[in-house]
Amino acid sequence: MAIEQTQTVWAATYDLLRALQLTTIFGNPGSTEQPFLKNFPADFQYILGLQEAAVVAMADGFAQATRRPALVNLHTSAGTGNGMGNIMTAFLNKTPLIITAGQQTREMILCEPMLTNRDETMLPRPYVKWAYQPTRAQDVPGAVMRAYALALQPPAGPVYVSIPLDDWDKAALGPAAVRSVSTRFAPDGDRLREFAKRISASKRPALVFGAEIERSGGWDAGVALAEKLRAPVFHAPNTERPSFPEAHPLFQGMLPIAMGPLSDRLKGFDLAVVVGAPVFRYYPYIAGPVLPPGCELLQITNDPSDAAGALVGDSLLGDAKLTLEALLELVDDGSSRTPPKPLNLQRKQPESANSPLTASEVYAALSELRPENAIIVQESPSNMRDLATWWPTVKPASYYTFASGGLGWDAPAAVGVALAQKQSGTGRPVVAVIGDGSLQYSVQCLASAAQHKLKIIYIVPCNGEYAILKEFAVLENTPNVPALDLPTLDIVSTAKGFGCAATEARTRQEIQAAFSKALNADGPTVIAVPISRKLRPLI
Ligand SMILES: Cc1ncc(C[n+]2csc(CCOP(=O)(O)OP(=O)(O)O)c2C)c(N)n1
Ligand SMILES: [Mg+2]
Repeated sequence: MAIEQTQTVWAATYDLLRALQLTTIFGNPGSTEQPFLKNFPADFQYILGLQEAAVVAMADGFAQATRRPALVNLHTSAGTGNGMGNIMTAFLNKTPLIITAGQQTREMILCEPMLTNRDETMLPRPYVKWAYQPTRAQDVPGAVMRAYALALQPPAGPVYVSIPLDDWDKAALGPAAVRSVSTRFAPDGDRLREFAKRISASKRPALVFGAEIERSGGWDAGVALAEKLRAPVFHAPNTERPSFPEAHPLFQGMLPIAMGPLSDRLKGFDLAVVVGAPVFRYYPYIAGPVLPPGCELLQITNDPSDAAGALVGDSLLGDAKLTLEALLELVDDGSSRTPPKPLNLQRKQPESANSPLTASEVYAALSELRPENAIIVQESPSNMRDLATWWPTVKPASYYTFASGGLGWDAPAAVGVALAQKQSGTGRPVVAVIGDGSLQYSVQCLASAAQHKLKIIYIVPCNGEYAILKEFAVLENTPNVPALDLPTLDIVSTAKGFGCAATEARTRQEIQAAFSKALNADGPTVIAVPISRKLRPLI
């Protein structure tokens, strides 16, 4: 068949990407990628990031917001290295990213010319599900198909395919096989019934909801189960996606992020049912048992590694939505249980405003203008609790943050989330709340936001310091750590330099005026808000 014989690896791969609807490519080009990018097809869109950390996180945000895998193209070893922190984060976020990277020509790899990606499959490990360089040029499309299939299946995650630059013009074997794979699996029936029995028998169960619920589309099923059981619901510690409405009367806040306080918080419960989260994602070490005496634990997850890694309890493998829906049918009605007292959040403001404002005052001012359809992206370590107090998440797909704590993810992820809104025409604005320190790690994303005129409002609480690390220093008793102050940052100039509208806002009125203007702007705005430097306890 003449057509098949003359089709190149390049053409076969683009046809495959088209068939898989991977037509938005996030990247930063180099000479090892140009043979792939040449004659860039008109039905594809290339989203340029000026540094690969930004590229990877933009793709991650886009994949999460579209609930589809995303395609990334990195520049050989150096680009992979720059992207590595956010590849790690994508792995923990369980985001399906198909990462391709250029590689030197096969003709020369042996003598390691410039741009060689040495031990190319080792570099991204252990934070990819698969790393591969095809042994023959003809295997490139098949490797991309395999990468896609693996990235998508639970637990989803990034995969990495290194492609030598001379592969693209070689003759393909023919059109690539286009395959589909499943993205969820149902739990084992017997074990599910056993779990349902134990939940029904519990006098005082606590539900602990993690990001897999939101990702699986299980938000409503989670609410229905909690209401049927009349059980309090906690966010899993350090969860990256709220999976339960934070204004619901059964909502009890996020579990503490350290062992001792977490087990204290569960005192009095005889069963913790953790759905869609690790057991548990701690941050500082504060000694204590994993669970209080008398409390058992059940875990439901689609991730065998999280199931194996749980410190206590029994696990059931299954998709969060499918499992919650099945449990809803099987558990006994819990209307005899006493519902918990609703959270009593402190939403008081001082009689006269502080100067500079506290973060709490800033979020209070913003919340008055909160568009009902806004999406929050958050990387503001020392004041994220204030944000949650004033701007509770009440709907799915409305809040994103990272699962890793590796700074430099959220500012670019906001670009991907906003691009997804633009492509699908939702009109939803993205409000990215990013600390003045955090913004610096992949600040180049601001250029991508400006270039694509994305509806993002960056709120940058400026304390001129790494406040959370100062709070950590108190907790850990590590005085006199150097380098926790950031005295020279000029966020407004930085933002303008990348092409964004930018302004400083110091008072309630200035904040509200700037925010209103930004909501109506045709492109991103960065609002730098000086905030008080008063430290608070970390836990
Ligand atoms: C890539 C990376 N480098 C360093 C750190 C350590 N770190 C954790 S929080 C933090 C400070 C964040 O500062 P900022 O964004 O200004 O927030 P604030 O604590 O002031 O609210 C740092 C440096 C990290 N988490 N990730
Ligand atoms: Mg700061």
